[in-house]
Amino acid sequence: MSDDVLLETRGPVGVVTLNRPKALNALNLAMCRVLLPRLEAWAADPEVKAVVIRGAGGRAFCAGGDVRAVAASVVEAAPRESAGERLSREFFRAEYSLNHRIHHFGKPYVSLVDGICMGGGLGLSIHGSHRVVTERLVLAMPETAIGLFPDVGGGWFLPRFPGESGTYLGLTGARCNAADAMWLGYGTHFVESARLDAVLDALVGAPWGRGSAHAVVDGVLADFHADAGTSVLATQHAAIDRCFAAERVEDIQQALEAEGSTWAQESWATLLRMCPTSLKVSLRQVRMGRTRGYDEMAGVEYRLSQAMTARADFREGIRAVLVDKDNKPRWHPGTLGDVSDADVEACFAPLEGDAFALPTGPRR
Ligand code: QUE
Repeated sequence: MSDDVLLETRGPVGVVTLNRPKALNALNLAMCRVLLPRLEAWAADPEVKAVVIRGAGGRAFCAGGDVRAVAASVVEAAPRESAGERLSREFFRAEYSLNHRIHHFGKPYVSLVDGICMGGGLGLSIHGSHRVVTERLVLAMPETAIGLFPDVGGGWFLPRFPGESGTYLGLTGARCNAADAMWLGYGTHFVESARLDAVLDALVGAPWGRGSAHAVVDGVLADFHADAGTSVLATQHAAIDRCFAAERVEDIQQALEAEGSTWAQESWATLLRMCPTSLKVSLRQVRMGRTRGYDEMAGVEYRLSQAMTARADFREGIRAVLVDKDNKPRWHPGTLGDVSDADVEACFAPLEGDAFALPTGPRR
C-alpha cells in the first residue's frame, strides 16, 4: 500500500493524514481508492466515534486533485478508450464517490485545514461536519485558471455561500483567509495552527459516552475556538452582490467596469486571464446548483469533468500553471464572445454509456 495517505485509529477517532507534502498533498487516484473503503469501514464500526483528516508537511491541507496526472495521461492519448480517457474517468469517479461518502457520513468528520486548501481539498473537507481553520489557511476554487470548473460539489456549495460570494470565488479563484472562511461558513472553528495537535488529543480523550458524538465534538472544538479577525471578503460583500448577480459572464464584466473600485478593476483583470469556456460553464453550473440538491449536482459535475478534461484548454491550463509555470495560457476560444451557448450546452450533455449515478441520500 502506498504511503500517500496514512490511516490509523487513535482510540475512538479514525485519523487520516494526507501525505504527499512535496505535491502539497494533492489527491491522486490511489489515495481515493484507499480512503473510500476505510471511510466505509469507519462509518460502520461502532467503536469509531469520529474521523479527523489533516495534511502532512506543514504547508498544505490539500492543493486539489492530481490534475497534472490526468492531463499527462491525456497527452499520451491515442484515440478512443485511451489511457487518458480512462484515468480521467476513473479519477473523477473515485474523487466524487469519496466526496459523496463524506457528504453522507453521519458521524462527526473533522477537517484540520492548516495551510493551502484548494479545489479537491474543499471536496475532502466541506462535505464533513466540522472544519477547523487556522491563521495559515489559503482557501480557493481556482479551476477556471486551468480550463476546468469548480467541481467536488462547487455547483452545490458555492451558491450556498452568502449572496454572490460563491459566484465570485468560483469564477475568479480569489483566495480566502481564515476570517473570510469563517464569514463564508466554510470554517466552523478558528484555532491557532500550533494548537492543532492538542485539538486531536482532546478529541481522542473526549467523554464519548456523554451525549451525541456531534455534541461531544462541538464541545471540544468550542474550548479551542478563537476569533479569526475581520474578513476583507465581508467588507466587499455588497459590491460582490452588485457585480456577480448577472446571468451572463459578459454582464458580470460590465458590472465590474461600472463599479470602478480597485477591487472591481482587479477582479475584472482576473476574469480576463481565466479560460473563457470555463467561465461560461462555471456560471451556468453555479446557477443550476441554486435549485438542485448535492447528489444531482455531483452527476452534472461528473459529465462536466469528462467534457472539460477532453478539451485542449485543460492541457493548456495545466501547462501554463503547473508545468511551465509561465502563467500565460492561450485559450481557444480566446474570448467570451467566441464561446457560444451551444458550446456551453454541449459540456452538460449526458455521456453516452457513462452516467454516474450515486446513491441519493436525504437532501441537504
Ligand atoms: C487550479 C487547480 C489546481 C491547481 C492550480 C490551479 C489543482 C491542483 C493544483 C496542484 C498544486 C500543487 C501541486 C499539485 C497540484 O493546482 O486542482 O500536484 O503540487 O491540484 O490554478 O484546480
